[in-house]
Amino acid sequence: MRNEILFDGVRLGDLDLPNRIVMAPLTRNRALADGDVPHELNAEYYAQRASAGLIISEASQISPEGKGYAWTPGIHSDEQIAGWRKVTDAVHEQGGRIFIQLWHVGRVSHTSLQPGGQAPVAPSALAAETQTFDGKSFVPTSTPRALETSEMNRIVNDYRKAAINAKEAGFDGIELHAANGYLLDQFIRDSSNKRTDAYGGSIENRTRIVFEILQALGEVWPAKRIGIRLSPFSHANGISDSDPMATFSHVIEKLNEFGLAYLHLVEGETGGPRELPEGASISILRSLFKGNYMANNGYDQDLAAEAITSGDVDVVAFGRPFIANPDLVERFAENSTLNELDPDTLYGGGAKGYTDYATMKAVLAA
Ligand code: 8OZ
Repeated sequence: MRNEILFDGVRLGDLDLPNRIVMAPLTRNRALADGDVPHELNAEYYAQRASAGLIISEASQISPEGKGYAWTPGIHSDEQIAGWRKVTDAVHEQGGRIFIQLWHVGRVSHTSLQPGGQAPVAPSALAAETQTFDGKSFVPTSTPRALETSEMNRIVNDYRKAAINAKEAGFDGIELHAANGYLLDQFIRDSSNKRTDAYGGSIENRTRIVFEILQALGEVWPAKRIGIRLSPFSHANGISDSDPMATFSHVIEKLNEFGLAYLHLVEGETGGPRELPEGASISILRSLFKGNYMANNGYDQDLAAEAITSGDVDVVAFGRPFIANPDLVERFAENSTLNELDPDTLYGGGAKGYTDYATMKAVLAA
């Protein structure tokens, strides 16, 4: 029996989604190497997945400095805007909806990926204990330099410009990436933020940048077309916090002032176990938010249906299942088996493991 509730239409912000199955943001490193530009192959990939209730694009750097990996797309140049336009047109032609995820990696980068070979920027000059991919191999991330207080306005403006570009590129909305140990998460957490200015110290100070950015984004897009992703209990990219419940309770309560389309949480370790440490609770954090909630991390069809039935979850973002199943929505609807994901083709490369996963229809016709 299929899980009917997944196919109940839902209003997210001011968008009507035909189902509650969202395609999660997924880094695939397949932009054109020259200029980090999205192209036809990416348009084909997203269009294949347009039956999702909503697609969240892969994380896309808001500025050259915001880049942390080879071949990830940007949303800061005219060529990138034109490339993304191909993607949004292709998705819309198939009847879909797509938000772009706005990304600044902060310290999760390498000098070889930075403009002029400079050090990456971060709240504090502390290296992330993680690796990145520089186009040839995995390398330890470079020690960043701490952003000057006087640079914070520029960072906010880079997000603002990216939001304007996203509009020009034809997206239906934007998701602010504040998860997984990247720049905004580095500000939020006390292990990576040792600042003594207005952007460090207290929880209020550490989270200030997030709200300044949301304010700027809200001057470009209606709040109902803006979502935010957080990963309160994740340690992705070497991130940690001494009291994530207190930190993220503050963030989420304050988000209520913005009237956003949704709150999107990575529940547990990013791409890993859903189990939480003692004292941690996703349901408490969720209950603090007075708007729509997008759940993510390790969901299958049944777990998603159960979560939505409970009333706490409005939509569920699926990552890996959407990589291997362009027609995930149809497969869920028919309760059909799913394709296996090929881990060797996740990051980088061409059509193989990207646009060549078979639909159920193609399999039945063969
Ligand atoms: C996998 C590989 C590189 C980046 C994230 C943007 O974790 C990412 C990412 C995932 O949010």
